[in-house]
Amino acid sequence: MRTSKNVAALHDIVGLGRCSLTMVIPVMSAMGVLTCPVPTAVFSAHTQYPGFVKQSLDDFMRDTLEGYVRDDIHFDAAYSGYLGDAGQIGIVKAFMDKQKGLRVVDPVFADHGKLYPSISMDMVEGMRTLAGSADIITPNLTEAAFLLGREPMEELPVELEMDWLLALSKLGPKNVLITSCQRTGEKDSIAVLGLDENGDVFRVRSPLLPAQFHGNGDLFGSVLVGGMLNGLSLREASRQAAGFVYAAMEETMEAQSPVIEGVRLEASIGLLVNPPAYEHIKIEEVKRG
Ligand code: PXL
Repeated sequence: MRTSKNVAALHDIVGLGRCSLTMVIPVMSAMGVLTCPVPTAVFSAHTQYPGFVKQSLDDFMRDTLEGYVRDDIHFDAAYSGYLGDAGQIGIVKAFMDKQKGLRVVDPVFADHGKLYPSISMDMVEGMRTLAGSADIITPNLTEAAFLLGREPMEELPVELEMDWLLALSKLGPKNVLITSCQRTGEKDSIAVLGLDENGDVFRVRSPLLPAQFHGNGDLFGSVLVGGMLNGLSLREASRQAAGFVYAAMEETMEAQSPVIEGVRLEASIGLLVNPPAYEHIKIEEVKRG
């Protein structure tokens, strides 16, 4: 008998604009991983489109996750992202606490210094609690600031890197990845800043591309989880994820696809089946000062 690794994906599903489950499901399939989608909310469009409509699926989520817990169903990974509202935190946490596989929480609620439309501070507080049930969290730099109750910044000064990683880890997760973390003074690159369970710090550095797309965090997280389920280390899975995001962004820019629609996953997905070397994406060890 042959089985696939599987992941419970607790994310929203969105009509217009590539993000969330529209990214997670195809990425996992291309990487040979089975997705069990647990939709947290449905949206007509992601929240940068004016006039989006949303419906949270609280009752469905609660019944689904409580059912999985009652039936003692376990996944190789449980991966949460955008939640419908802060009231869902408790039920996601209860589910995560019972899971025996890898638990990854992407605290999706903000970017570029601001909370996303339709997100309130209750969600930030809830995500702080949910981080306590995770093995890995993957905030972007703005989300990291909100989680820590600090001022959001466009770039992180090198002397604060360790402090932020350790403070985030104090919320509970042994592994922390701050995604799209630009270091002050480094104008031509962007990094994933990581703390691993041994307390070692690393950066996965990519050349900076002159564009930003919604849904990139979901893409990064999905490739990360898929890579880890395929046996890659945290560093190497982060590097593959950063390499894939870079390649998909580059292709989307070349195609002059509208930025609001997100990265053209469908044009680049083959790279997940046979990943290239991504030699321009470097892992750097950071000495603890
Ligand atoms: O990619 C994160 C995300 C997920 N879901 C919705 C969003 C966003 C980011 O804007 O609007 C509805």
